[in-house]
Amino acid sequence: MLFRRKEQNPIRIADKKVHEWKYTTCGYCSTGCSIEVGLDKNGKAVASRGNADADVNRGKLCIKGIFEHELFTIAGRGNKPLMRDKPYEPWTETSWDGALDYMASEIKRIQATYGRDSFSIVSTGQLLTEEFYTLGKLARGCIGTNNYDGNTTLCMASAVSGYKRSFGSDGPPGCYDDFEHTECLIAWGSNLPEQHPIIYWRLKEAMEKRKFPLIVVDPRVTMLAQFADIHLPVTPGTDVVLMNSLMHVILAEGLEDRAYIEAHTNGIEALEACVKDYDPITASKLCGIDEDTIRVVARLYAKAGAAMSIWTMGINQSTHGSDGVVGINSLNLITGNIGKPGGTSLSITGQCNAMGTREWSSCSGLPGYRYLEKPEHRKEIADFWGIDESFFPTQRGLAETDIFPAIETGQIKGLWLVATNPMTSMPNTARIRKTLEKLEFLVIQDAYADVETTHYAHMYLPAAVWAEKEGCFTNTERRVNIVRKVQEPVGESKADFWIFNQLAKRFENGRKIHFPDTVEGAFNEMKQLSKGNTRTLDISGMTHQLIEDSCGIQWPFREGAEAPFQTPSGKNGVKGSPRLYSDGVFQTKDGRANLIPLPFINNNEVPCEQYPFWMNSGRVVEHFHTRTRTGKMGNLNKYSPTPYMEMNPDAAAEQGIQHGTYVRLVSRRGDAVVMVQLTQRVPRNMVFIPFHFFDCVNRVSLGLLDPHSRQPAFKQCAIRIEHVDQKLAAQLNVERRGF
Ligand SMILES: Nc1nc2c(c(=O)[nH]1)N[C@H]1C(S)=C(S)[C@@H](COP(=O)(O)OP(=O)(O)OC[C@H]3O[C@@H](n4cnc5c(=O)[nH]c(N)nc54)[C@H](O)[C@@H]3O)O[C@H]1N2
Ligand SMILES: Nc1nc2c(c(=O)[nH]1)N[C@H]1C(S)=C(S)[C@@H](COP(=O)(O)OP(=O)(O)OC[C@H]3O[C@@H](n4cnc5c(=O)[nH]c(N)nc54)[C@H](O)[C@@H]3O)O[C@H]1N2
Ligand code: SF4
Ligand SMILES: [Mo]
Repeated sequence: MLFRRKEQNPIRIADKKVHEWKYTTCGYCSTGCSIEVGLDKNGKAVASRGNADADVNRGKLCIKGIFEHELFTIAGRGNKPLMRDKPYEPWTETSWDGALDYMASEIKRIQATYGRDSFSIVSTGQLLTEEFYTLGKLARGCIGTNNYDGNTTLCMASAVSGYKRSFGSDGPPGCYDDFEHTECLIAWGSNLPEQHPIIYWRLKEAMEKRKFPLIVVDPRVTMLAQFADIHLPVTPGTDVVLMNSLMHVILAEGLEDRAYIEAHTNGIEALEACVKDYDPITASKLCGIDEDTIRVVARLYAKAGAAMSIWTMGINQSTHGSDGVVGINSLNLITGNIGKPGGTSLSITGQCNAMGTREWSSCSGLPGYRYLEKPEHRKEIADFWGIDESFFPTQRGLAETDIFPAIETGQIKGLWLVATNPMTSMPNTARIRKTLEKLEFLVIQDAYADVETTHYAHMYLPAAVWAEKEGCFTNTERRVNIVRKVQEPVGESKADFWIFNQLAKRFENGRKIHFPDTVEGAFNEMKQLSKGNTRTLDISGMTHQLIEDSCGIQWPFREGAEAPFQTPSGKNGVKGSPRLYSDGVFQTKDGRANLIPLPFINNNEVPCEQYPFWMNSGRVVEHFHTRTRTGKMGNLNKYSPTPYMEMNPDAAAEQGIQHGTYVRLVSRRGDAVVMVQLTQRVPRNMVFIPFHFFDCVNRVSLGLLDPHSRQPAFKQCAIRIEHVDQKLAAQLNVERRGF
């Protein structure tokens, strides 16, 4: 007989007294979930819920999205602009006019004394697209420094570089709907369940409807690896060897798509010659995956009707990051898996608007994927903005990871950081600290005044955050969605858009160039610049209202395009373009994609007798980056309030290390104290550390740079582990936790 409990209490969710729900888009990761923020009668944000109309998340949110309404009022928000003569001295509050006047005069003084490029700007992947476009106008068109970049160099630079090398342009060709059609999926260095929980949910739904093989390449047994059919625990930094070997098997066994290769690619001979050297026996010695498994995976992938690859930081953050992306693209090209449902090469983007900055910020070029190196692009933008084209440099300046060394050597004297916190997020932070101390003028523009990097600043500008302002984000699948303002900025903080506009007025070209007062005005300029038959990045058919009604539109969506549909709740929306390159025509001179040989040289710092462990780093689901937000929200921080590392129990037993105790990590750069969590997720010779904590993993990391993308190899370096005094370590931990 079935036993039933009679008096089971239903789960009760506290009534938050929501008076009105407002549409917006999540500001953490690039999944791009549509959120509704609940406001009470006084207009206070009291709840968040997923929007059921949105194709991306279909009513779901992850743990960060669910508590996102709390971030407006958490500790540490900036209130007034602050100034001081020297770092470490007490701050003086000032007016916006006073701060911006002084900032403009310092920029001009530094540029007049040391040259235009001696003032540098590093931004982010977390502003609104219209803000990025405006910052680009200010940096390229008014201030005129070529040393202007973003934290996306730490994040997506390798994907951008790899897409450009293979396809002639940036822009992920696939979409989440590809999960519904694929017959085989490889995930390279991507921990979807923790880092992109809603994309993971879409993948899981697709697999529940129709089973297909899931192959995970990751040196750790991540949650995704636990769910995989095949887990390939690759030797850190050697994915390119594995890719070469998969292509070796495919070409040697005649499993390639010859017709596609002949019709749509260049370079097959050189690729074939290169991968000849990577037979599975040779490759297995380098990449740590046995020869039979390499053959099995190669056959599964090539024989599938449609096969796709996704990847994230396990590929991008490597000295072979750009090559890894090219290798994935080549694997897909030779099997005819680009631009077709379920057949694609889809980078999983990091920050909420890392795509928007790539498209419109002018960091690595000019707006709308234009290049500084192309005279016709320089002319087009100079004419549109109404300035002399000779004002633009003729090639891209330094990337973020080259800007810091240029400060160290005295070429750069002033720095403006917008929404990034390098004292926690850059490799080898001891060096970053010394570097920041050399600056004559450092401005931090951040929503929170307590970010670690402000210790070294001369000026702090309080920015409005997320849904205190309005504008667009583009997500991983090229979907432009809209952040609607749900409440006023706290204190005297101002939208980044407003700050850029006001600063522009203080420069000569800022009076020549039109800076629209509204974000919609900026969006209209971007629309005009995106028009053109051959442009993939075309948003000319979009409006802010249409974007909201559709819960996001995927570019290209051209003026006059029609793809009407009804959302589940009956709104009239439009659908953009789910895929790129479906016609097999690429953004190269002759329209063919490039197959590029990737000979492998191992230049990583590898474990040795003195430093016997690999140090791997990444993320956990409850925290976002440097914890300026999630570290202060009780419902998130309670899950991991302490800097910790995953360590294999056998390795710990050998070293006499207990679960839950503190240890000291030592590398050739520095040291850090963390708490030990014993787990079989990591192999015996590796530790994994979430990078979210200040004064932790990046005191130790090396961050060798990828030659193409300049992205640091955060995931590979060598360390040793030492015992520490437990009481002292606990004390240090309490102090370090700060918030
Ligand atoms: N909760 C949460 N979500 C986030 C973020 C966050 O901070 N918190 N940040 C967002 C951002 S900006 C980004 S960039 C993404 C990052 O998203 P992911 O890249 O998925 O996250 P990571 O944990 O950095 O790294 C992923 C995996 O790479 C593996 N890896 C390490 N070395 C190698 C290697 O040599 N080869 C391979 N194949 N794999 C390797 C690691 O073991 C790790 O499991 O997450 C986004 N989403
Ligand atoms: N060891 C190791 N290091 C890593 C990584 C790793 O895997 N391992 N991952 C790297 C990657 S992929 C990334 S993306 C970087 C991230 O590194 P950071 O960019 O330094 O990280 P965040 O904490 O996201 O910094 C964003 C800042 O912007 C502020 N902010 C948020 N919204 C706004 C806004 O609207 N306006 C303004 N003005 N400010 C705002 C936040 O408060 C925060 O201080 O870290 C990198 N560092
Ligand atoms: S999956 Fe990403 S976009 Fe969606 S709610 Fe979570 S953090 Fe936000
Ligand atoms: Mo990132």
